[in-house]
Order: sequence, then structure tokens, then C-alpha cells
Amino acid sequence: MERMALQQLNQAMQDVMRAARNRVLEKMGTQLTVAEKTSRRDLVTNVDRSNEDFLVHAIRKLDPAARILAEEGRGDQVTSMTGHVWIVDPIDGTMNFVHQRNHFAMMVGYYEDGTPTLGYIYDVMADKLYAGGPALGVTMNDQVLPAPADLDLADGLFGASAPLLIHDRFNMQRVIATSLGARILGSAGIQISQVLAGELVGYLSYLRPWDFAAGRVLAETLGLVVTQVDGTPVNMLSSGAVLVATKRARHAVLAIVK
Ligand code: 2AM
Ligand code: CA
Repeated sequence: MERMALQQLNQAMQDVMRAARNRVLEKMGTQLTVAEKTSRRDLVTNVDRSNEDFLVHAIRKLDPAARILAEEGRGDQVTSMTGHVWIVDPIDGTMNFVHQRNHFAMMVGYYEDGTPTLGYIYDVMADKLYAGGPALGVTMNDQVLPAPADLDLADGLFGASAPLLIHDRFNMQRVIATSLGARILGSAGIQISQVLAGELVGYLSYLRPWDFAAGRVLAETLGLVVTQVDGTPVNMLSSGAVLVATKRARHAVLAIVK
């Protein structure tokens, strides 16, 4: 897509994200319907579903060529990254949404023939919208977001997921012991946005495509790196342990992980 067209699409998508936020805030005042998916820790609510419907409908209107991979299944069967692929997580951190009414995000990533092109992470309660892509740069609420400093693991806080840390998967406890400390929030989107903002030097978690599709676009635009925990490239159509980090922190983490 041409730069002008991308700029217009980026503006329109930010409007869509803001409209989605307003709808979610309205629905938060009403009774939630909560269901378990694969376990009692894997939840979906009526708001996840209706927000996904809203986002999928809005994306199809903006981009008739869109093929949409969406967490709650409102999109398409996407089995290749060819063409215009949109990856949607309507509520990231649903456990937080249900129990805290805080610390959850909505996320959309757009890939053209597999190339990271546009990304959106909206921290709903903090009202912080991270948006952009390689051709446009990254903004937070329309202000240019500078690239974070390339800090080493030893010089910053590290975002973890509780299961990886508790079970010491990949030598996570050593990673944390090397950093200035662990921060665990329960939302991949919000923790990745903290890496974008330079508040964390990295984040490592077992993630599904919609958990990191938007974050990958934004992180790579800011000179951060997104890889699998073994250092190999991520695949946008499969789940895995994904590291988002500064270049120096990535180097340190990959030397520690097993
Ligand atoms: P979700 O709320 O969209 O499901 C919580 O630990 C973080 O990990 C959230 O970003 C959550 O996204 C995601 N998550 C929850 N269960 C997961 C699973 N089984 N595999 C991968 N990511 C998961
Ligand atoms: Ca979700």
C-alpha cells in the first residue's frame, strides 16, 4: 500500500480503536457474561465477543481485501500470510478485565504479504493508544513515541508471565535475577506497550498470534527485537514463547535461556 493510503488507513483505524474503546466502557457498566474456554484461567466475556464483531466489521469496511484472524473466531480461517492479513485480539487480559476492570488492552496488527505494516495497542483504562508502523513511525495518543534506549538486561525491569517464572521455564528465574526485577501484569499487550515506552527492557511469555501481532509491528518499528525464545524468527500463524526486547537485553536473555 502507498504511504498516503497507509496514512489514511492509520488515521481511520485509530478512530475505529477509539470507537471500540467507547463501546467497551459503556458495556462495562452492565452485567458481564463470563464463560470458561479451555480452563478456569482462560475466559471470554460478552464484551470480548461483541468488541470482536465491531472490530472485524470495521476492518472489512476499511479494507475489503482483508483476511482476518481473530481470537474469538469472528474472522476468517487464515492459513497463510499472503495478501492483507489482520490479526485481532478484542480484549487482551480478559482475566484482568473481569476481576480488576483494569489492565486490559485491545490489539490489532496488519500484515501485507507477511510484512509487519500497522499495529495498534490500546490500554483502555489508561486511555493510551499506541499506533503506527515502519512506514509511519509510532505514536502514543498522536504524539511521536521516541525509540527507547537500548538498555541491557542488567539495567532494566523485565516483564514476565507468571507460569513461565513459577515453573522456571527457559531458565526464567535466572533471567529475572540478572535484571533489576520482574514485573507481571497479566496482559501481553500492556506489557509489550511498556517495552515500547522504555519502562521494561523486555518481555517473555508463551503467546498466541493475536497476543503479539500488534506489538511486533510497533516494537520492530522502534528498533526493538521480537523473536522466539530460541532466537529464531516468530511465525504469525503459530503460538510460542516470544521475546520482545531491546537489542542488548535480547542478547543477554538468549545467552541465559535454556
Ligand atoms: P488473553 O486475555 O487475550 O487470553 C495473560 O497471562 C496474558 O497471556 C494475556 O495477554 C492473555 O491473553 C494471554 N494468554 C492467556 N492464556 C494464554 C494461553 N493459553 N496461551 C497464550 N497466551 C495466553
Ligand atoms: Ca483476548
